[in-house]
Amino acid sequence: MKLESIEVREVRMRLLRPFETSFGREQEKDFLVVSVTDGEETGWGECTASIEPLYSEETTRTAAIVLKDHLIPRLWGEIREPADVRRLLLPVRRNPMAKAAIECAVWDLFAKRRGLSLAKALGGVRSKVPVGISLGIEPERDILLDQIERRIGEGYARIKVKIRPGWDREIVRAIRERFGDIPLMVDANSCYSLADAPLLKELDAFGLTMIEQPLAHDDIVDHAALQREMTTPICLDESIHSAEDARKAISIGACGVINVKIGRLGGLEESRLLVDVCRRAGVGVWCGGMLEAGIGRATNLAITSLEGFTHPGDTAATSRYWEEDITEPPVVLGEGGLVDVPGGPGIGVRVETRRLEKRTVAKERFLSR
Ligand code: OSB
Ligand code: MG
Repeated sequence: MKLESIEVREVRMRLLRPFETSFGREQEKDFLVVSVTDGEETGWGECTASIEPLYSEETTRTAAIVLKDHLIPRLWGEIREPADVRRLLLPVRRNPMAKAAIECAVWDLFAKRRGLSLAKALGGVRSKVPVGISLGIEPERDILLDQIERRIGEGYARIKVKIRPGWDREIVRAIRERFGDIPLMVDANSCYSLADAPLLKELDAFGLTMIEQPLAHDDIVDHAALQREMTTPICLDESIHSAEDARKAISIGACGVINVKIGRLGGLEESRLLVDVCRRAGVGVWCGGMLEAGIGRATNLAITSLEGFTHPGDTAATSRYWEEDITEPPVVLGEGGLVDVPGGPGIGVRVETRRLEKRTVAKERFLSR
């Protein structure tokens, strides 16, 4: 397969509710959508970089530059399979979200050309996957508790709440008091240090399924020290950028779980490799989210269909994020907190071009020479 043209567009959308984590508050989303064509079909990929470099160092603008100057020029030759894209982009250091956006687009195109769903093309085995919901920090405790009540009512398979100093132990205590034994986890997004170990150890009493990324975004050593002192499994998010990172973190006992974010890992191929590493080591795996629109969330559901996934993901229903998405049909939460993995060709959702155009603020097209 040879690519004929590649389009990179910047798309602006607004979340229904602001989402607050320990690193900031987000409601406006300004992100890249990459499409690739071989002249027959179009493949789509969504970039998970955001406006500000707060979750990781990438931004929508750095991703656009890296795609244009360094990634796209490497992809005009023959691509025999999507794994070639990972190999071709490997010499470019870091910039995983930029890489993932275009690699996912090639995977979608590849799957469509073969008449397979992306899930099947990746080797997925599940047609439905369990999902939970990630709830941000709220101005008041009761607002969060009401959110939890509403989301449990909707049927999510587990609740994840964001924590930060001052919004942690007492919040978890209040959730346990009001909702009892629900499947519950917390995500600190790197806001604590080993000096907070006594507080973090107090969380062990609440029976959380895991605590996500309590310590620094670039650390595994302190996480290993903390894990030795805590019974709650640590889940690494920010610290893991490759299957090799996962192997090293696991080898020093830094975590019991790792989440897959296709963007943070640089693509679907790297994500598959990481799932294999975790499965062999008996380490839990689930699919995280970056508040994606419909293209990114369809891709997340496809990877979640792999056998190695052990815990509910963060790919919540469309109605949790958007008034109107850029794809159809929406992700709908079904019985038992399960959602359908799209079964149609490729990502299995239709890109609504009129809606996409309406939200596109810039676009650039690149042609093979
Ligand atoms: O750490 O998992 C995270 C959103 C933006 C940045 C980081 C994270 C998140 C989420 C939201 O938790 C998950 C989702 O609903 O997409
Ligand atoms: Mg996280």
